[in-house]
Amino acid sequence: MTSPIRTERHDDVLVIVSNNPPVNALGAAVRSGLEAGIKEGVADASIKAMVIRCDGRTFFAGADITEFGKPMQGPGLGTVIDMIEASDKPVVAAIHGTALGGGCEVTLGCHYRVAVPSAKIGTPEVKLGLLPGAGGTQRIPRIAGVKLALQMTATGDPISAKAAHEAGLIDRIVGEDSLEADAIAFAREVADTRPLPRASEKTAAADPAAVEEFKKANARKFRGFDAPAANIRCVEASTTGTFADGIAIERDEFMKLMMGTQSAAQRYMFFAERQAAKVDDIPADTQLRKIAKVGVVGAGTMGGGISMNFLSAGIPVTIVETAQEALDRGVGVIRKNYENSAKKGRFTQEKVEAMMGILIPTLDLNDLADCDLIIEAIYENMDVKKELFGKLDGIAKQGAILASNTSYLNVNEMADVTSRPGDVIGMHFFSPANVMKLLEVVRGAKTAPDVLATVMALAKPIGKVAVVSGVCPGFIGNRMLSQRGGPANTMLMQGVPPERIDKALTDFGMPMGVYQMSDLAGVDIGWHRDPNRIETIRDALAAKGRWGQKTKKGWYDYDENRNPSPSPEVAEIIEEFRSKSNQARRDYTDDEIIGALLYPMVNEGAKILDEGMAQRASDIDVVWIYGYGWPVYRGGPMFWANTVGLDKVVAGLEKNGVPVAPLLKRKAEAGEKF
Ligand code: T1G
Repeated sequence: MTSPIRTERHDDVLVIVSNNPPVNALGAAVRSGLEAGIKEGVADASIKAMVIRCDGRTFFAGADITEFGKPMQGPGLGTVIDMIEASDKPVVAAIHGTALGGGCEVTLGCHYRVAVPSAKIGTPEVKLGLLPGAGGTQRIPRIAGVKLALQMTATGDPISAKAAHEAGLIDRIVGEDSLEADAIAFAREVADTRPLPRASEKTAAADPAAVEEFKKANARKFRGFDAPAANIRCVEASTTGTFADGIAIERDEFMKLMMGTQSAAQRYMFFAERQAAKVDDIPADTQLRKIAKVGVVGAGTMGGGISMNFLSAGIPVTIVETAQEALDRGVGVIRKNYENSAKKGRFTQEKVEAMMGILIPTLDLNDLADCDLIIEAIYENMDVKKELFGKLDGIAKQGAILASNTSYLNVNEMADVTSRPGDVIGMHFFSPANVMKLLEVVRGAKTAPDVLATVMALAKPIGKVAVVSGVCPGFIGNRMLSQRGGPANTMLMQGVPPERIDKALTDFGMPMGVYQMSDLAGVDIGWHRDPNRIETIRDALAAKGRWGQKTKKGWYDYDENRNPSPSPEVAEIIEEFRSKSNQARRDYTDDEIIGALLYPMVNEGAKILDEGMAQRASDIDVVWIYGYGWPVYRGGPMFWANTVGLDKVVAGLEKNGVPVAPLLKRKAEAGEKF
């Protein structure tokens, strides 16, 4: 097996090259090859300096995550990096693409770093529930200070070559198309410079104020996660002891995270997200349809948000409404959203104008005739949608994809009113559509393979994470979400206050609870609107105009800043229902509340799997992470159920009288996992 590492001599400079597609992950063979390359350069008297670079699209993008949890082969990355740094000849890192994680740490072990302008460097380990375990938490603060080290390691966001250069992490920005030549020239420039700059020999100044400010600024974002605090502890350790002391602390903190369930969950989700993009029964090389122009029918909240996804990706959108006033309002909201993003520095004003410039508003459906993909985001009513699909069938060009943004209606029925059911698909965006990353791609019974493959491939360029769903009410996410309502209401009737139910969920890590979510969406959504017909607690609230945040009162009372507080009126209404029912009071622990709410969702997930409505359990987890804010450190409902133990889930369901899905029962009895 040839090594992914080769060495090339350029007179007195030895270039060590990695060729390990797709991202030059630092697997065992790469680490061994690097070690051999450095030894060769050090031993050869005619070599005065060395360059490390990578073939393909990026410099090393980190340790090989697929090796985690398996016995380590070859030299440890830290050992290789220490060897690079100990070299008595200068070693220059030549960076392009994204030097991430262990890749960034390799550059820090080098004496110098050069990068092309488009390069990025970062330590995203925290997003895997880890920390830079090969010296990154000790070398970054010694080169660039505590503040930047905290930001890079604990948030995991990469920084540009320019920012890294300004911070001293990169010594020179070189030509975009002349990286190797410029790196060799740089290596010659520094070949005789002594002492060699070694990060481990520098000291990092303590900056307790920066640490406190950083912790405060990120408290909400880091809530529930173990890894950010571990990264902060390691960076702080870089300022209080020797390099060796810091490395020992880094190693200890790294191992604790690696052994924990949070990192297992976050590494699982890294691969689950990428797996979701693959459709098992469609060849990866399926010819895709070209999507150069998109049509959106409906300029409401969803239509506007959907349009923004394509405009931001530079894809022109023709947006259709039935009345000028609604069209103007919709276009105005799109512009306002972009202007707000520009104010936050996300877009330049030029970019805003460019995006608005490829938005074509119209009242005429016929203007969609040249669109390659048409997405309807109109009123959630089957008759209205079928009428529209009938019209689109007569307007759209041959080969155009016709998509519905429906959140639960039957896409097959829409397809069947057209002469081209193979071109019809569901694209269920989550509100706000320009923000939420999840896209449920609903595969109709007759959806053509290339149509599905085209829409799946479109997700990434428009910033979405796509998951394939079959046609069933609520598809994957909402179908599971609907299983929470019953148990929540039962607990209300057993005397558990709404705020207690919600707090159990937010303490679990969900962004909001059942009743907070109802207040946000609107208590009146789906209400029959007859104030005299009061059959449920919800009816009673709606009848009193308690419609949620929009009326400053719903399940909670809200102050002018929309901060919720428990409502005495709601407590009274619940007590009134309770006194009329024969429901006995029941005390619940937080764990029992969580089980009562989430086990039925897992149970529904098992049915979704069994019916083939989702390809994999991990797809279901991707839906919940990206569509509903499930805490990624718990991996998603199906991963979480595995950590709870499926036998415990079954027992909990049976205790609450919930019929157990056959697949869940089978797996629990067989001691298997999803
Ligand atoms: N290890 C193994 N496989 C990886 C990988 C990695 N580090 N990174 C990507 N892949 C696979 C990925 O699964 C996919 O496979 C293919 O490469 C293309 O990836 C000791 C402990 C680099 C920005 O966290 O962020 O270093 O689906 O689809 O959109 O301190 O990949 O084709 O079979 O994402 O162009 C730290 C993770 C590791 C970076 C490219 N590094 N990777 O994005 O392609 S821990 C990371 C990414 C570590 C040290 C610590 C992205 C990318 P397949 P892709 P992309």
